Amino acid sequence: MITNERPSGIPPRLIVREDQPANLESPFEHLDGLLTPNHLFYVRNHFPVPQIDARTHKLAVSGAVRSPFTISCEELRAMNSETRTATLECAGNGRVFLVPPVAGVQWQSGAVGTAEWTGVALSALLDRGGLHDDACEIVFEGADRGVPKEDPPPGEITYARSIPVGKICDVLVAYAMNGEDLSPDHGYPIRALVPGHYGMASVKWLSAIHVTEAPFQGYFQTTDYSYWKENGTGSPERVPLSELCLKSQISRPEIDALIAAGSSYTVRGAAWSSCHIDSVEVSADDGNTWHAAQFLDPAQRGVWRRWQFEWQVPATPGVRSLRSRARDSEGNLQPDQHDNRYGSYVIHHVLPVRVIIRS
Ligand SMILES: Nc1nc2c(c(=O)[nH]1)N[C@H]1C(S)=C(S)[C@@H](COP(=O)(O)O)O[C@H]1N2
Ligand SMILES: [Mo]
Repeated sequence: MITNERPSGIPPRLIVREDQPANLESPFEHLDGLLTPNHLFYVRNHFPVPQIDARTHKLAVSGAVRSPFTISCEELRAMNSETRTATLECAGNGRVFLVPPVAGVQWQSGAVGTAEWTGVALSALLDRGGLHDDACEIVFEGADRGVPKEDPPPGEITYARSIPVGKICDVLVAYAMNGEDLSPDHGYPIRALVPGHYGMASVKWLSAIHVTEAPFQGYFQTTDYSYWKENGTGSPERVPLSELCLKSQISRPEIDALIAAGSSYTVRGAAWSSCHIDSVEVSADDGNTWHAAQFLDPAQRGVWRRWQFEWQVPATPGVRSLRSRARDSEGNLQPDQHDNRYGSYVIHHVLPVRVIIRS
């Protein structure tokens, strides 16, 4: 069969999109199991990786709590642990496909992955401090610092993001990923893990949790990872990005793959959202007709489902486009176009994959 797919035997590895700080993309065409192996999990760093000694590192919990406290990594590990599967996607995943081009790390389809995260439930940790009644948000602060490249603030800042108190319940303070200690790139020794949210919420190298009585106004909450929301009053509001938007991606074939005319070809991919994925359909005729794909994984909230579709390739050579579109349990259908309000983020529209059919 004619194909230009990678010869098997060459082990897949991360693709370097930026060297310093490391921004590494997962080779999405190698999507295989439900869980992304740690060495192939994308890395999104804004600043250099901080050097942390887990034996001395402490997490401080302060702000609108009755009793502020600090906790060591050892003490955290002695608490009840929970393990949750979650898909993490960078809000800039797919940015390279935007027309016209936009600034930022030029991710293709691999700034996404799924892992099993182990740690302590945030709610259990906050119970130790006792939230004040007027607690509004939980700010996670990382130990990394620097000056952001775009729209730089006046000096160095740390990486910090918040979630509303209403979102506490699914969050973990995680120390392990797929059964191994977090690696330095993924937040060693501890990170926040906010299932169902874009990756920016899952703060790595967690050093402090601060409970606020008003919405947090930090750089990565308001300048970056946020958008202008029209509210019909003529004074749009700056709103932080939060939950994952419904998306499906094709992992096989790759763009411009050569495929044998008249053959049967297995199209593969994955679909995810902040809720459950209900269906995925595939079109090979510019979106005129759609055919149901089969799932390889069960529906789990905030976890991708791999899918496949057996394509009867036309007998006539030529150029074709494959598309996939997903629906979720909240009745959303993947859109055809990028929503420009989100600028260079939330790129979740249907992306055609061009292929070449050869006899
Ligand atoms: N402290 C800190 N946490 C961070 C970041 C960062 O630069 N610093 N990047 C965020 C972004 S934008 C994403 S998409 C995820 C990526 O997590 P990963 O590198 O483990 O895949 O981490 C988030 N947490
Ligand atoms: Mo991200």
